[in-house]
Amino acid sequence: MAATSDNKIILYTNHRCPWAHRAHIILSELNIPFEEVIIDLDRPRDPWYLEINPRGLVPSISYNGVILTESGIISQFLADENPSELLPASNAPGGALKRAQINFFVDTLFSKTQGILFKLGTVTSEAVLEKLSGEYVAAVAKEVEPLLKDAAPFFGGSKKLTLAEVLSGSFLIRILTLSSAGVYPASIVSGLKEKTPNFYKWAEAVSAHPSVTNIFDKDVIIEGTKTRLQKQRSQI
Ligand SMILES: N[C@@H](CCC(=O)N[C@@H](CS)C(=O)NCC(=O)O)C(=O)O
Repeated sequence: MAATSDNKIILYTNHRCPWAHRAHIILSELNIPFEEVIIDLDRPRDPWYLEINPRGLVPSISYNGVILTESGIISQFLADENPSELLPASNAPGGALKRAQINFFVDTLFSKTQGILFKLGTVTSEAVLEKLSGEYVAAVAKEVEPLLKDAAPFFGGSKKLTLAEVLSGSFLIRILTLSSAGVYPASIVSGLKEKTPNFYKWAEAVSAHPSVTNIFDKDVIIEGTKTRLQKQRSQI
């Protein structure tokens, strides 16, 4: 079913959150109107929000009054509910295979590479930061680079974003921005450029896409990440 204004969507979000950013990317890409409610993550969640999402996390959506949580599930649901080039239906010719390939790609990106970056807040020594940077680039080279051989510019040769980019774009734009700004080791971006040309080209194309840049405030993300890393590191 195409998106119609009959479906009432409320997105509970915070623009600093990469998981919530996924929901913004897919809503923008599908051109679906929605109401936005910003959740302040700097203070405890209000009881009304805990009734919506007992985990207290963003994003959540209300879809005609039904609540869905977890960014991956929300994105998959919106893609299934609104057939588009983002994701073929499983019963379309080649659809099940393409869905499996996208699933494998996203699973690989998050299970084999992204966790290394989450460790950046747990170390202070320059040498260990450089080691993590090297580990990250090596993991991208081994696990992800081969899966992007035919990206043109998006996953599987697609000219438009796919669900693979919806689920990874908010993280890619942060990696490139934060590494270029020196908040993450600068060797991440130089290493990716040198050792993973398919990934780098793809990540640049995704990070420049209007559905991805839409709510991304570079200065806020740089300052917010600096503060978060300092706080995490002060607790070591
Ligand atoms: N697995 C969740 C992760 C969402 C998440 O961690 N959101 C963070 C903000 S980036 C949050 O709401 N944190 C609130 C808190 O921990 O108090 C998803 O994919 O939706």
